[in-house]
Amino acid sequence: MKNDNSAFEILKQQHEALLARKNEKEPFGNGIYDRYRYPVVTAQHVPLHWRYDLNPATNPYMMERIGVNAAFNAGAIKWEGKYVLVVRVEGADRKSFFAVAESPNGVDNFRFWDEPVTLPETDDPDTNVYDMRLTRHEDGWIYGLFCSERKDPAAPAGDLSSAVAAAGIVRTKDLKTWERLPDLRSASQQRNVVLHPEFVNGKYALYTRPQDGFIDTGRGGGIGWALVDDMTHAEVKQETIINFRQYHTIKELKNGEGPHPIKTSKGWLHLAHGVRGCAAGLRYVLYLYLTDLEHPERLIAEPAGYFLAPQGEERVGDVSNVVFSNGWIADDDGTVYIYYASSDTRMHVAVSSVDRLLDYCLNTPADGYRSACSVAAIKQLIEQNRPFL
Ligand code: M1P
Repeated sequence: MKNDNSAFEILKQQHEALLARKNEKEPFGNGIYDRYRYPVVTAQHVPLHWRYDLNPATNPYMMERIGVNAAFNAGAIKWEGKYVLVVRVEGADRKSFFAVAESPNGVDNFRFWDEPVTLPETDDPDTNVYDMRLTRHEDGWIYGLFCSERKDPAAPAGDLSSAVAAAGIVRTKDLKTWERLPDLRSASQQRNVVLHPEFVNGKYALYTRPQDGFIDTGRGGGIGWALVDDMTHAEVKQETIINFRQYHTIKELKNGEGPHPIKTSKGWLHLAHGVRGCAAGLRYVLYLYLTDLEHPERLIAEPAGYFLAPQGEERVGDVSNVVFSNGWIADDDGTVYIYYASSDTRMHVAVSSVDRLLDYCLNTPADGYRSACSVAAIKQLIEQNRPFL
């Protein structure tokens, strides 16, 4: 039935204006990437028919019936010529779910598909699901690895917060129908688990993030590497840390792999997040590192410090002082669209290229782990620059 409610017509116009808004490259980039002025996906982008009862007879006040709190931490993939995000949509009820949004150009005009993803459950249903990493694997499937959270069955009575994190696994051929596979079996809790796109020694390769607790990595942590025989019964039998946490760095407290690495002529380009603690709480930033083409677990280069940190409005949100990325798209012409969320609230894009990111990785000084080393690096640059002053 057509709705002649004028309140709905106004909502529709406002919503369409948001979706159709052109994005603009921010001036004064750093040469490494360009940020864009507007977030690409927000809670307000979520379709009106997911939130409102559109029937004026049953919703005379045109009230929002199902609130959406945030839209963030999206996986990304190029699909049928479109830039596609599998967004973590979080309801006002705190439950996250996945929903697909697509854009014709990667920087604006993201529109959600008609319905959120129906994610099959296992025999032990997830309480919450989030942060899907998409991998188009050479076995022909598109895999989605995500965090599956359940209440800790060992929590003492009255403790309603302790939870257990595990890696959930789904696969699809069309991004519409998803087959649920058993969760990753692992001796520790896991979050930020990512599937490498190629077989390594004939096995599936996973980037892992072992953690002792739900929030604290404890004695664990670091980005791990594990080879798995079969994704339909995936188990971490042996795990090696390939990217470490380190004292007095941007990843002192925690780190985790972002999306799966991009294959380049000079190695696998990785995007990850690093976390440190400060008086304001935890600060999440993004960093890059490069690993060997034949041995994706071997580090080649890692610039000191962060690649991208929360800036301006990005610094404020549900969980402030956070940038997080689990999705990027490398186009055939070398353009790289880096999708990142700010403060667990909304999605942004930064645009770079494979060449620029490699240049950044290979020519930015590594961390010397002492102030004196940082000064030495600056002085070396000053000396190199003298002929140009
Ligand atoms: O709140 C910041 C992020 O915290 C977690 O990341 P990590 O496991 O590395 O601490 C995740 O819950 C992530 O979703 C969230 O954005």
